[in-house]
Amino acid sequence: MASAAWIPTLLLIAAAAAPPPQPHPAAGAPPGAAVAPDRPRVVRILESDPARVSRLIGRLDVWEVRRDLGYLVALVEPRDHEALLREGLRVEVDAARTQRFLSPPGFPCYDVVDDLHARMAALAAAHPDLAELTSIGASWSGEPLRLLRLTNRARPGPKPTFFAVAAVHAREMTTPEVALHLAERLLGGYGSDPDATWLLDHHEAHVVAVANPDGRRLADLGLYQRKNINDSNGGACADPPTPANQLGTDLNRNHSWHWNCCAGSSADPCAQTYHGAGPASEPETVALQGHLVSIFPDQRGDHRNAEAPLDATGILVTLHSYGRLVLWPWGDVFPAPPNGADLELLGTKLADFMGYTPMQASDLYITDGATDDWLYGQRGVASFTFEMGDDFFEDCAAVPAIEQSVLGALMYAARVARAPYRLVRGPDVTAAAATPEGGEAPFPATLSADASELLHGGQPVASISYFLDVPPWEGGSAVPMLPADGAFGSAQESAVASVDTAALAPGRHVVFVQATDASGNAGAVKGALLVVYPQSGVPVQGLDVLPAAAGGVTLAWEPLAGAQSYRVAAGTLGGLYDHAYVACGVGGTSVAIPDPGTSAYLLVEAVLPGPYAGGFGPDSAGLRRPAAGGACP
Ligand code: 0X9
Ligand code: ZN
Repeated sequence: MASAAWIPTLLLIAAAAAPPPQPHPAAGAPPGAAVAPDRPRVVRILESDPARVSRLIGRLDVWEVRRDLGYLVALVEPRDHEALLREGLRVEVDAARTQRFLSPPGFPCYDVVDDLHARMAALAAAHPDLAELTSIGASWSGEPLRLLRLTNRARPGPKPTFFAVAAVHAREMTTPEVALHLAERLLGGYGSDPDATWLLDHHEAHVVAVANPDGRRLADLGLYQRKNINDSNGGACADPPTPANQLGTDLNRNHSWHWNCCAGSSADPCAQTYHGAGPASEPETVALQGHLVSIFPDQRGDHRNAEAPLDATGILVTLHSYGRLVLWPWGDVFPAPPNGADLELLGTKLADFMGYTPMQASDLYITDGATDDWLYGQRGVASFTFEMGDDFFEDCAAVPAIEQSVLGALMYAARVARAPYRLVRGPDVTAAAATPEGGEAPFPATLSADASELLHGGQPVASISYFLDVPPWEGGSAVPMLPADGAFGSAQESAVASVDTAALAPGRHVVFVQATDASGNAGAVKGALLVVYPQSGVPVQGLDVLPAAAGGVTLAWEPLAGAQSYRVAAGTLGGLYDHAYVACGVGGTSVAIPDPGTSAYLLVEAVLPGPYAGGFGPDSAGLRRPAAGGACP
């Protein structure tokens, strides 16, 4: 494992990465504009031939490949630039990107690796019933590789798993932010966001926010480190590093599915796409693969052309940047994989949430040893790479919009995790809501939903149904909704249903909405919430007043269905509404009142999830609720 000897080296690199101001051309300067003669520069190399593109990726720090526009973007040293010109390639300096690289703006929005880990720990501590922080192994330097496992543990599994991994490439700075945004939205939305609620109840989400923490420590210093920091493979990489000569193994070339098979990685230990000494030679790869095989069953034969069944479970998204792309296997060969049509449809739907371009990974360029190829190849699990945004060190102002749009795609991936290849074939419910969302039963609730097949060749939506509390996969009964325009059969449909709330117990109810097409394919479920409040004024029963050993009294009562907490008020009989609260936010069903004063009565109210407070003690018959005599904070 790496020794602490690398720390002084890092400081050296950091100094090299933040040079004193240099003369450089203004942003927007014409291609080929002058650059500082001894400084690296970002260039466009006009090349679209796949084999030649692959060779350039193997020897340069290639940031972006635009096969459609016939160029790639790379960070190069002056001598590499000269060599490219000598080889007869057309090379244009990207002045704006060069300037940005040489004088990087500050990036206050990015948490450093310790803060990212602290956020993961804080989430687990704040939601002990829904989140668990574990480690799947250790990095090259011995740093634990942390995993947030999100699910409502009160509901037993097994449950389908959605897996998100970020910062496999260290310098792709938005990726852990997006992964943690998902975790925060799922946990924060439990109980109020319908999809977050049912996903945590019925599915698991696994989030590895920093898959390459050692490399990320370098990126936190402003360095463009992509790989891990394994320096044991010889090669005596440049120190300080240059764009094309850096230590480490590319963790997205190190996986053991057809490792180093297809000229999609480099054998040079200092190259940006170095594939490592052997398949899964890196501890980060061993940890990730080990965890993934422990959670996903093998659902595919070993042969390249073996198809995973339509009901194969699980889905993985590996978050990378940049390029606004959604990619799926294979990346190592050009032919489509056996589940290619369903992967393409999933990729198309995922890309639509973000306005990204979907494509099979090898249509971008050939890569071998990537995470998505390995998981699909090894287990048959639907696997995707998102190339998010427009830069590695994305402008801070752009980050919230990236988080928001990618969240939509990740939530969709989580929703289809039970059987992605099957569910993607059905119409997607794109919106579902009950109006009103809550009330004192019985109240007239109208459920409305929209469904679409536009991204699946515009097939007709044949029906939209809802399931109350018991989802389809647990045998819940489908209640058909009515087409808003009188008939189903278009690629986009809206439907309504009135839900009978009279028979519903007080509390929160989840409504699962699902649509089917004419061939009977059911699509991704979307949730709605329906909250039934207990009737106001229903008394808390069984109130007991006992003298307390320490003086004063202890009140005890029976639990009231739906109560979130209780509060106790004391008053005199002289004026019906003159009481004041003496205990607030009582979580259990008893409380000590050390000094009831001269009060003639004590009353216990239940605090209910809604606008109503009710549940008065037996001494307070006829009271509806306290007036302005005092409020609980
Ligand atoms: O080259 C890579 O590893 C990915 N691009 S990045 O800029 N994030 O480095 C693309 C990988 C494409 N291949 C597969 N998804 N298999
Ligand atoms: Zn990447």
